[in-house]
Amino acid sequence: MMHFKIIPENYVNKDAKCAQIALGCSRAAHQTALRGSIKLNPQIATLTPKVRAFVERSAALCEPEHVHVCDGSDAEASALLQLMQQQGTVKPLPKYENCWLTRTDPADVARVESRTFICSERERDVVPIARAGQKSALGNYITPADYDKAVTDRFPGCMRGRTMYVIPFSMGPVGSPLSKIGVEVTDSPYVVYSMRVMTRMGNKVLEALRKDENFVRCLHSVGRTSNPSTTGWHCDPPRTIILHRPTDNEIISYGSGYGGNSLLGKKCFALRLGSVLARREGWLAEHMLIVGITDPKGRKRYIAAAFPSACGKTNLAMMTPSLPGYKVECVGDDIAWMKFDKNGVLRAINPENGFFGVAPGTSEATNPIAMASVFRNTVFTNVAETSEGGVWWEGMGAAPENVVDWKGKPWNAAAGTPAAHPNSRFCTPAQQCPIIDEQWESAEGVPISAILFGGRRPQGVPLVVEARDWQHGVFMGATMRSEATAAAEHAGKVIMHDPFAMRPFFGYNFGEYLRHWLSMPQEGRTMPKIFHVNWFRKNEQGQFLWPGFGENSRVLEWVLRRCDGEECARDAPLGRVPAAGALRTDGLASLDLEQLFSTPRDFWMQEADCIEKYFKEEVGDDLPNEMWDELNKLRKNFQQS
Ligand code: GTP
Ligand code: SPV
Ligand code: MN
Repeated sequence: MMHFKIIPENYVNKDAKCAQIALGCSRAAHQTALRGSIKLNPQIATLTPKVRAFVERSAALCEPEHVHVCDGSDAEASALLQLMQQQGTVKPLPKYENCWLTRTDPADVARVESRTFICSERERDVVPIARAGQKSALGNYITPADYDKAVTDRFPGCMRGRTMYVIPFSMGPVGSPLSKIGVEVTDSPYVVYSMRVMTRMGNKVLEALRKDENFVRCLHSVGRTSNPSTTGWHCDPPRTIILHRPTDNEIISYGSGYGGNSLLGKKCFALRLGSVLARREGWLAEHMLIVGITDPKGRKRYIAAAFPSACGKTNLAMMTPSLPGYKVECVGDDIAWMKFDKNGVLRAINPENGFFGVAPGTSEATNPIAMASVFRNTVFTNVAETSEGGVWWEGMGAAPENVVDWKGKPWNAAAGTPAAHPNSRFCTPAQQCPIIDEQWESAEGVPISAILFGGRRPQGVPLVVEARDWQHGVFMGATMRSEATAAAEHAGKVIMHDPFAMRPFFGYNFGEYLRHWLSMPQEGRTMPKIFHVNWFRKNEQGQFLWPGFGENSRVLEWVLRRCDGEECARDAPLGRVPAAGALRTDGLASLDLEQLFSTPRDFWMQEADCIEKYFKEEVGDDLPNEMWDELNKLRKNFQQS
């Protein structure tokens, strides 16, 4: 394999001392001696002392052949693409402008939740007391000793013969008071290129670090594999591990090069560490899209919505409303950082700079805005390839002839295997979205009028319900459940608990997280209204009862009318639902509204039992009493209905 060198070779680090300092995380690694010298590019001298120390410690541990500090320039991006082509990691898609195809190792296709850990001195900092010493569905705890061991078992020498890239990045617009900075070191050019799309990265961040030295340390390696598969994709699936130490502002990831496992600004920083920072500093870091909606009277409101992975955030964030006169604009499609301002208004920023969106199901009919965004400057991963150098995936439209599947083999539709992996994705600059909101990079964030929770519920759960008050809304978030999707390693379509769509992303004890949410209403604050939605209810034949996508604007219209205080709701056992005729269904053929809104008592009594079991077994004494009060109310409402 060629080893294209992106950095000048004339810079040799002869500073023996730095080689003796190991990563802050691991005492044992202090013993790691540097074998040979590491070539550093001249930019290393311009790093602030803290960043430089982190880079040098990482290099001492991983022993790369070269170190390259990323400047974020176009020239650098081109060099990376050239290198990745030579290594066989990407190939051009000549049908489009600056688009690239990557095929991962078939064993490295999604987040690996079972190998994702949070470290703290006390287990209870991380998972609720009910699961002490056992496996928790609400996060995996790791002791400091095991954390150190996991690092020393994997990292020493793991970058030998490779380049270590240093990625200074900002989550949120550089300089915004709501933004935070990280530095990721990685041996994956694919990660560097993707981080350039997904975050603000390069010299401007190094500049910002000169004013404020604080940053989150992110160490990533795809691992030391002697035999990368024919795709040129390096990974080490049997030893993959994703570690977080919130008290130390540190993330360490080994063995996977894909998505949330390796783009450490996203789930690891913006949600797991972010949720810890948010609690400490009094704000919210959430798995939510942010969208602006302008009504026919020209009034614009923003809403945030938490749906689990692969449950419709990108689609709602880019929706083309079917209701005439409505306009939707996108602020973010995956993560929201929200804080009450001094006027008591909840304001949200999107800490990301791009979309890492699910490809399958994206089409002109379902998400024309995504289709208008992704065919320039995009890296597609694990989609199928057409003979004209384009891409294809299930749900895009009729399959062209001679499709090559995500594994690089001629696709045979009759064989029943998908052409694109169900978790195949596009990685696209947000700026390219034709409906990107003019406020999307606003430093103070956009004001949030409503928060939606939702999931894939084939049965029993109505299209939309409004919470009676904030506490009830927190209960709605806490009791969210959804069908498993391909975004992580879960098999089948089992209905899983996924509170706040954050189950895989909590950085601390879920009971404390609930307390934090419950503490939000305060003197002088205007609380957003909370709703629960379900676009995914099915009839007996297994067909969706609701058309979804652009038609979801009908639900948003009702939500906004409720935010205006309009009397268009009635009380129901689950909360407030649209009054008769209040949900606009004009122009929708054959809608079974009755089934769409029915809440069978048997179903809900079972659901209540299931929630009780979950609360007891997973949260126990850490559950705020308010949640038991709400569960009692739910049961009482159904007993009386
Ligand atoms: P992550 O990026 O994993 O967090 O996913 P996401 O929440 O952004 O989900 P996304 O919008 O990418 O949608 C995932 C899948 O759900 C796609 O295949 C969509 O086509 C499908 N989907 C989204 N919205 C709807 C809807 O309103 N109705 C139906 N039936 N499917 C939808
Ligand atoms: C999700 O799984 O919620 C995603 C994709 O947005 S990943 O970046 O892999 O986490
Ligand atoms: Mn997501």
